[in-house]
Amino acid sequence: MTERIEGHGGELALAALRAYGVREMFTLSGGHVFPLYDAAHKTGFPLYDVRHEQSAVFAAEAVAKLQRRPGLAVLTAGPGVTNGISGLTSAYFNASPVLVLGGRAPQFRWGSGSLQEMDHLPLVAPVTKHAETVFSPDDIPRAVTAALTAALTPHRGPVFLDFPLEAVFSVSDAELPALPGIAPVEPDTDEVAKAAGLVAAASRPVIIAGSDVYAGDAVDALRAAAESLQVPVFTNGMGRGALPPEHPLAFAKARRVALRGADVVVVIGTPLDFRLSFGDFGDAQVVHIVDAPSQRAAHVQPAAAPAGDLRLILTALADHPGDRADHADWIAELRTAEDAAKARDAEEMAAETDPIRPARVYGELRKVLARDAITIGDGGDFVSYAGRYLEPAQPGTWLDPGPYGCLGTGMGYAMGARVSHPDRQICVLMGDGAAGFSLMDVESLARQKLPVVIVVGNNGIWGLEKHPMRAMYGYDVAADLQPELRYDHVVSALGGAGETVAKAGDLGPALRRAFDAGVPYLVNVLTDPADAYPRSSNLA
Ligand SMILES: Cc1ncc(C[n+]2csc(CCOP(=O)(O)OP(=O)(O)O)c2C)c(N)n1
Ligand SMILES: [Mg+2]
Repeated sequence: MTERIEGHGGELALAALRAYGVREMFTLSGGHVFPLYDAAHKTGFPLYDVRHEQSAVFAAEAVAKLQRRPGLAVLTAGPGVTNGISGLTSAYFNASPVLVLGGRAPQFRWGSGSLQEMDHLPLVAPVTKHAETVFSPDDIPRAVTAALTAALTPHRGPVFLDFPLEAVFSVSDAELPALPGIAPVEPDTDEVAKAAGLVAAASRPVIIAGSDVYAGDAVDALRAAAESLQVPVFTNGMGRGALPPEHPLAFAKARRVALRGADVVVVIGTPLDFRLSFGDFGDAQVVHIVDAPSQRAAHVQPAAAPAGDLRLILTALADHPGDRADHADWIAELRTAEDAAKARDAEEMAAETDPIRPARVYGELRKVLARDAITIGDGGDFVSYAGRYLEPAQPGTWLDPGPYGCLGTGMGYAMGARVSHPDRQICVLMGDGAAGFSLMDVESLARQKLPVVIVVGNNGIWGLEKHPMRAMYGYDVAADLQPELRYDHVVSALGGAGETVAKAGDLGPALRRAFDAGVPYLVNVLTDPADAYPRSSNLA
């Protein structure tokens, strides 16, 4: 059923956005997009504004990732859009359904040198699934609906529309298109059966499940498949927490042992990229399960690579009719390795060192975090430690920047998380270097009453770069920051509060104060600059 609506371009856009379940916009003011604000203001549509456009796009991405619905950022023409490009690119790498609406200089005098006149499309086209200029107001609802359909169709991703000034300011009437359903992509049943057969027959299979399992609402199907075939499960990205840590098939620490010993590695809903040694697992056969044929790796020849709706594929795996090899010894072997690693971690997380080492920060944090807390990583080594020591207990509670690895997501992701979950703990784990990209947006959080906790691992260096550079060259440049800087004072100045912690014993009370504060609160932990996260590849 279609409906006719009347209004200016902003109103027409908002009507289509609402119909698609968009519930708020993130923006930074610019005259080119005033009609979108007017439409929001007149209808009580929530609008959150920020101090740098990258935060608006990251906030929209956090909404998209956490809530599995479109996130919206509205950016003004020219520099507003260009400032949002790292956010768009991150969303592209993360398959996040983000819509960026851009203002655009007037079309009727295009080429005469209007303020902020530039054609955004060639810049955004490579990092979006769909990018289009909408020249006429009556075309806006169609364009918004088409863009959101593209964003939500697996393999998901960001989309971009811009509206020339006269298109968004003019009044028109237009048809609000009926919402197209997004049909699940049917996988090839032979390929699915082949994958199921390989896993069932394997002696030492391993599953690694990533973000698309959560995005595709396939968490229950993953669990059913793992239980039915008795396969140990590791996770990354938004897949973390898919199995609760206490589940007998949930593993995190024994990954190296698992991948060294596995005969079949099943990678689900995540690319075979640098995080997974580019899909090279020695002699093991690789099964790559992806949500769309475009996601099959070109650099690896998997033994099977079913592509399609992950829920359908994983349910088919769970229902595999054939025999299953017994994996009990393999699971027990991994459990022994996992338990040993956990015991080592527990010691590190309790260690009383001076200066504080990052492990202890996470040891204390684990005591105050609720099971449904949202934790956000933005930084180098400090965040690698977070990945190692924090164990998300539920899916959809851990936000990292993803394979694009862009620093600066912190305050934007925090805003999107707070808006998504007004009653949960939101905790950003931030390197002191990373803090520089977005800390000004504490002002936006404080002003708009969006409290979050920020824990800074303050080692006074760009640690993830300094240590590798020293290892490579014997010296380092451009890797130092001011030591012991009072990032907590920055947050206090911006309307929040905070404190600096130098002794391990003071961490717990400081964290409890932070979660009780009711305003953005930064715990500035002075950590050991000599501490380097052990990694095999040091380039980032
Ligand atoms: C936008 C951006 N610029 C630069 C980098 C390269 N980079 C990756 S980690 C890192 C160091 C981060 O330092 P900090 O946030 O202080 O964390 P630490 O490693 O010290 O714990 C840098 C500069 C990046 N990933 N993204
Ligand atoms: Mg640092």
